[in-house]
Amino acid sequence: MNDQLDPARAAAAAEAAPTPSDLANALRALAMDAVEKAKSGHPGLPMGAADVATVLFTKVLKYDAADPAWPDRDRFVFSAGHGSMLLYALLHLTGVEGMTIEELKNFRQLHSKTPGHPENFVTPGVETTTGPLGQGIATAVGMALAERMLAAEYGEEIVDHHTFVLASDGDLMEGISHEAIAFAGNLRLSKLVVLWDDNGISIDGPLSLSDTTDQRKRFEACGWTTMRVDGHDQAAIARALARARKSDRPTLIACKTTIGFGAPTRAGTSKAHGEPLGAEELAGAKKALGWGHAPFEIPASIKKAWEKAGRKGRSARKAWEQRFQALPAETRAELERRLAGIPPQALVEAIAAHKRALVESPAAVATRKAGEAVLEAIAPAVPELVAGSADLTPSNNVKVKTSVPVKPGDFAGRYVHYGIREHGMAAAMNGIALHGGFRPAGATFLVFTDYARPAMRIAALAGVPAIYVMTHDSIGLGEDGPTHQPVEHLAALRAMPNMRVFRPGDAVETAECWQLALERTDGPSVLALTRQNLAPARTTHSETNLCETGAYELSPAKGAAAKATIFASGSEVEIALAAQALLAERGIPSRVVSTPSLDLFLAQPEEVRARILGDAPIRAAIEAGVRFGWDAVIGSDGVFVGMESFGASAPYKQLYEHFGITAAALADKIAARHNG
Ligand SMILES: Cc1ncc(C[n+]2csc(CCOP(=O)(O)OP(=O)(O)O)c2C)c(N)n1
Repeated sequence: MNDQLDPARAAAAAEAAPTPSDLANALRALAMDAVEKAKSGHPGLPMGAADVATVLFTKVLKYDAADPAWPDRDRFVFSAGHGSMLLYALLHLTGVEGMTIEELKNFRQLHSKTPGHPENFVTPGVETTTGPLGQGIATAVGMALAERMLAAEYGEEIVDHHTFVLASDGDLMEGISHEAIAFAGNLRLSKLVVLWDDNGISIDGPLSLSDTTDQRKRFEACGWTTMRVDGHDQAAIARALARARKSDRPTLIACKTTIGFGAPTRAGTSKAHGEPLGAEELAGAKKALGWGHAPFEIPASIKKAWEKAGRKGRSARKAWEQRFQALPAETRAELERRLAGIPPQALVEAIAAHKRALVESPAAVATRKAGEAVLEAIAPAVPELVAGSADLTPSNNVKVKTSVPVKPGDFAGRYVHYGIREHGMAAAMNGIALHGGFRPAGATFLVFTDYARPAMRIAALAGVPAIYVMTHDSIGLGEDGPTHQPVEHLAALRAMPNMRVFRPGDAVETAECWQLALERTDGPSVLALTRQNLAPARTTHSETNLCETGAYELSPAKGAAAKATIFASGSEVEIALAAQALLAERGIPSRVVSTPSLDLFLAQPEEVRARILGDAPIRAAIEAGVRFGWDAVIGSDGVFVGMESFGASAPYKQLYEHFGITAAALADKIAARHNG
């Protein structure tokens, strides 16, 4: 490197013709300056990985800064989100609209386009929200899979791009990385390339404190090609990337770097990781790098060279646009719709027809089974649906008869066997959705949302419309016992902003909730479905989707004004109806409000909520889960029947008796309140 250069000479040289090192140093300087100004942030990674990023953006990435979201671009996933300033510097220097130098000066400030960690919904050119380590690499796997699936459908003339990841030691230490790399290796996602910023340093100090994994061997064991390069030798990095692009497997490039490269005392130490360098160290670093410019100042020749890199993919984009325009009109319109994430017109009629058929021949059915029937009915109308399961295919009922699994190297199928990798599945689903062209629906048992939750949270935060089909949704699963019986999960999921939780009470509601989940474009949905059969609650056809307000009056009070309103979700709807009958026998009129989505109900306008809440003096709720959250409807003095402990292992009917989740118990409680 040019660490001996006199700043004045370096500046003059940079004006003449910037070297690759000058380009990398511009990234370093901007990261140092922005972190310094913000008085917080992570300079070490941008300084260490600047050469790797420079090679990727100037020589390899199919990228056009004028349209950083064009469909056939290479994806660059910045997994080590804490080093966000490197990404912001790249977006600024290459000329992404809106990524001004002012934005860099506002790093980490309110309403800036440069938040602490990259957020795809804030910053143009950011592919996915990262920061929780491991999420980015696992999301990228989903993107790489989506690329292959879309290419299998539309051909490589239209879909043919790579997915590159910058990952840190922390990304690779996180357990999710293992799920992700094993999944990608098995499927032979050969257009996935992970650049590992192998600096041997994390927050606590040298990695040897906590990890001695041979990462190359680990990746190789998972079916990857691996290479090792000096992460400050740009020519070597370029050669490795060229080789990676030819591999028939996903590739890991271990880039040996120095964290805080250039910082006189902090380089190579954890002190460079996550705090401003301070004036003296910063000045020393700039001197060592031969960077003689004022804070945030980039010499015109260097900016120009970066802008040229930003145009590198323009001709590829223009050529792609021509090929895209040359597609038959119908094909093009359909792909446009899918890339825009717009639900198909045909969905509404498919759901309506299915609902009519259900009402015509009512049957007691588990909602997981009802869900399968919905998928059978809508599959032709929703070609973008990619269902899958974390190795519970026979239990989750999300595989329709005609669907074919995706297999290693064969991406024509639309069913994904994710393996026993709930977290990896949820992250891959984020990638599939963010890539565009597909709607992922992944399944496991509701209790295992705990295993998937960090990626589900990213979906909620980043507005990813993933659908989680979570079966075995309560003690109603029976004999598998408390390890498998969710108790607090509905409440926990409802607590997550922008997560929609549906718990339909019969086959018709299952169809309606599926429709609402598929029509969501700005966030994820959980469908909590039963293992046990449920009696039909909806016996007459309604063209309207009654679940769309989250709750609705299913069974009005008969004869007189209701003395009680009973709110119930899922499998407890039929118990609520039975309790209503018992109360009627005792001369206490009541109404039942089915509540397939408590959170959607609470999000309704005041007047809608008031109408559905009604004015009966007693409010009660029944759900085979904890009370947490229900007080928003029934009040802290409301009557609640549900779970107060973990479940138990027994046939499910005995469990409902044992835990007092019965019509008699509910009717008794309401009657006691009424009479008392
Ligand atoms: C899931 C998760 N756990 C913890 C953190 C906090 N954290 C941020 S960076 C980091 C580790 C830093 O080490 P490394 O990944 O090697 O990055 P580098 O030091 O090279 O910047 C940690 C623990 C996080 N962002 N995500």
